[in-house]
Amino acid sequence: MARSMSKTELLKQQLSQRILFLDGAMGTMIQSYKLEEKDYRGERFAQWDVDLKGNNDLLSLTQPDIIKAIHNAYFEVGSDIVETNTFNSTSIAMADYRMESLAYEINLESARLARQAADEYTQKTPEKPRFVAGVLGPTNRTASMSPDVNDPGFRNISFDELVEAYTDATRGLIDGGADIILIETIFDTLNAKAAIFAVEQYFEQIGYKLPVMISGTITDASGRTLSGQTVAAFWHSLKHVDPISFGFNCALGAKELRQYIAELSTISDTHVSAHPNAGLPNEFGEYDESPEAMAKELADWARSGYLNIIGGCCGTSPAHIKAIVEAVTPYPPRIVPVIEKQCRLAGLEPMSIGPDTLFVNVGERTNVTGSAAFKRLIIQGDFEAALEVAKQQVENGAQIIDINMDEGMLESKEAMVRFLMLIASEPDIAKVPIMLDSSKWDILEAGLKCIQGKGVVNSISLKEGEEVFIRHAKLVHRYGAAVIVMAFDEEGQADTKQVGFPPEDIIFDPNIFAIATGIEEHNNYGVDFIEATREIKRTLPYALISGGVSNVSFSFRGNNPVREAIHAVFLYHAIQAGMSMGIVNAGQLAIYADIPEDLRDAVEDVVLNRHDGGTEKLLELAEKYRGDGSSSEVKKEDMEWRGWPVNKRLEHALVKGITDYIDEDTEQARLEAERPLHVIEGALMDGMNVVGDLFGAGKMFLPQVVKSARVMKKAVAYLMPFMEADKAGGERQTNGKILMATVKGDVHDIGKNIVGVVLQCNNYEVIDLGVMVPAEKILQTARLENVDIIGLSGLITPSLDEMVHVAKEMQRQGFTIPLMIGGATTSRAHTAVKIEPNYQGATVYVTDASRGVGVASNLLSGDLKDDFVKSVREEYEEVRERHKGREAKTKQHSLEEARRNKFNWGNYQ
Ligand code: B12
Repeated sequence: MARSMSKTELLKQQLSQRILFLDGAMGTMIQSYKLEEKDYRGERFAQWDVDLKGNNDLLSLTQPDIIKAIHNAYFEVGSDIVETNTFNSTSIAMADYRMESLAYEINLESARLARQAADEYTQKTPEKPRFVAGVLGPTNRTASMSPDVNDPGFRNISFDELVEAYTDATRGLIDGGADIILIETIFDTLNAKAAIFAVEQYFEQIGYKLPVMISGTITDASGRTLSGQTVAAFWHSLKHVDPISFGFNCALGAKELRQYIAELSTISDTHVSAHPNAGLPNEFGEYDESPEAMAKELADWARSGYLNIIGGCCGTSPAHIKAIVEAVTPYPPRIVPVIEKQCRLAGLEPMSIGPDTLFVNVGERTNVTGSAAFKRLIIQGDFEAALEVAKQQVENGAQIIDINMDEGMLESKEAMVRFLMLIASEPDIAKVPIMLDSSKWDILEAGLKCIQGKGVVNSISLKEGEEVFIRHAKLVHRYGAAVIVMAFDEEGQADTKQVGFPPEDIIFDPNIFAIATGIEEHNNYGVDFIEATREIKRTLPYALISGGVSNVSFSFRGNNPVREAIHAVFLYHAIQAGMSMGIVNAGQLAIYADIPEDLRDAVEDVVLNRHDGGTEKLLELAEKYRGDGSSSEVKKEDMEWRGWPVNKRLEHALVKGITDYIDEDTEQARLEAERPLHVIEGALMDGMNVVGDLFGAGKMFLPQVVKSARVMKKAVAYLMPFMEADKAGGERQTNGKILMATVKGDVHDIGKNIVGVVLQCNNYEVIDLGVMVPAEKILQTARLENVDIIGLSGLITPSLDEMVHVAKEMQRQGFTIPLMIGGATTSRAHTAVKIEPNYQGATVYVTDASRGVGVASNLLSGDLKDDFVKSVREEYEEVRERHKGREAKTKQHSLEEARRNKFNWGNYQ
């Protein structure tokens, strides 16, 4: 134990001082020995009944001198860490050679060889200690993807089989003397989760831990792993192992990999590692990148502050590592940033819930206990239609989907597993995190073995006692999920700490019970939840609060308008008290501000238990709103808005998500406006701003905003032909080529699309790259298409940083073309202070689509450009000066300064 602890400390100490070097490729080096079948077999396997040529890991047994010589060659040129020759040494991958039973031995001997080499070199140069990373490869099977195109629910490997194989391999690596466990070339995150599970379980068994390195593979230009995750989703899904480093290797050459390492270096709070290939394989499967070219590229990463550990994968030789060591050594290691604690979940895409996140909707329709229709589909075995329910929920704005199969008539565990396997093959569903919902632990655990992302377990509780609770909590963490804790008490909280569960991954459910049931004791249940929420938020700042919202209105079953009103009012108050997420029917939420006043008042009385007669009053009023809300009186009230002025009607349609009259109202607005674009930038934008304000205030929810967006898009589509007809002059020649994109991480495209149309109407050629576009794709296309201007759109706060990143990349890659910045969260101040200083080309903030044309024409005009750019630069310089002045005025004292200036009470008379 003492040995491994001190080695770990030594590794950490080295990492704090410098960038460490991994080795290069093992396979490429083995190839250079041109070994034949008999060499692979050696004496021991001379009679083996399958071909063994190509089983490189076996060489640790049959040609140990060669493997050790390769390790030596890498240590000789400066590697600090070498990887064991065990990429395929699991019983699963070894099955190809019928050598399953040799997996432990190969791991053991491979680790011993690397250990010997490392110890010899450490002895030679004790000031440069050498380490052995025991490699766990990905295996040749995938736990979250089907190998059979006709059956997406099929798998040829299970989580448990992977855990067994990885445990065996880990045991061999540790017995052989590995200092680190390196889980690498991960293309299916679920396989890696199984490896992590095995490793952690084994650590617990032996009573000590080794540091764990994690390294994934981005397989193509989509920027995702083979199993479909983005960089951030991949990080969220595996960070629970608390790795010593996290990074990427293989697949793409260094140039292509750069952007992903750059991203990782900003989002991960551990060391970043990379071991890219020496370029991409050519048509003969060889790697062409020279040591000098690769070293130059990687030195640039180090200069940019991305790296803590660097090495090479396929195609890299000792010559490459030598060049890399020389080029990178002068640079300091990346400083590991402090990242804000937030519940960070993932499906194929990341999802974080922090203090500024608006209410998170968890879709409840895929729950057999809550939806009769879904239950019917599952009982009938119609999984295809059941998947459609999940898909619709996500389309309607569910940000997480709750899946529950607890039903007496079902084989619930099998149904859960099958449904999850099928979801894994549907990117439109799998993009969001999954909430596994069951009252039975075995169903929850079966579910945890199927999801590659970071999901939520709903729920665990103390009902079976403390010991079971602690065991379940530990397992949830080991499987890499967040957890909902039900009906906790103070002891329960203490236990969760004892388990080492990150506080931000704990979601409390203080239980939402039905109100207005006629039983007096139930009257305060709404208030109880709200107060409990407030108290939890006050005492446990990182914890989140969730609840099943439809329970609260249970006594009004059959009266949807009243139920929806109760949900909206309840949520409005609970969210203010700190409720972070809730299980809701994403397609069916009322808008608080929109509930008829008499109903809202009556509901508020009941939810907040404001007086004794509340339930009776609401029951009386409920009759008026009974059924689907279509009683004649209500209808009349509903239609009243049709008599309002057109701008108000458009606003109402946007807020309520009504498309029925949008064409006729847009037409009327168009006739009243001077130009069609004015309708967009007038009434429609005003309406969208109302939507945005209600959304921001917790009075509207994402599913409703999705509907608003549809209405807006319909209105814009209606205006499109009129805008085209409104084209400037008859001039046909293009005024220039403009690339438009909503930046990475951001899905808002309505504004960007409008700008695109308006520019096209003014004879600009527009290349629209869509939404969530990574910087690299924007710049590659800009270069390829030789565009004249790049236009970036962004509406959420993280987009502001992404725009800064694009500007920096434009500068680094030598661009000089103008950059236009737009979208609701962007501003002149941000552009001037944060974006422009990073790019020497013209950088201009544009408030709206119509101004976009003027700016573009100035930027591309031979006569006007210089003056225009000069005046923008001067203006931004002024903005920066003013900003500096403001900052200086509001600058806070540091703790040190404050302590120095403290009031001396001793002199106080
Ligand atoms: C509609 C909408 C959505 C729709 C988007 C549908 C779609 N296909 O675009 C949906 C429901 C999907 C959505 C999702 C989310 N949204 Co939203 N959304 C809005 C809303 C209500 C309206 C946006 C809009 O379309 N406005 C109308 C268009 C025409 O305006 P515009 O984009 O600003 O464009 C004009 C100009 O800015 C300019 N322009 C725009 N781009 C460019 C580019 C160039 C080069 C130029 C020259 C000009 C230019 O020209 C346009 C026309 O004049 C805003 C509120 C608001 N007031 O903006 C919130 C808002 C932007 N969303 C918000 C949030 C938080 C989210 C979510 C994170 C919610 C969540 N919890 O999941 C997600 C984002 C997910 C993601 N990763 O991006 C917040 C952002 C807060 C912040 N600072 O981060 C806002 C402000 C709401 C709020 N009050 O909190 N949203």
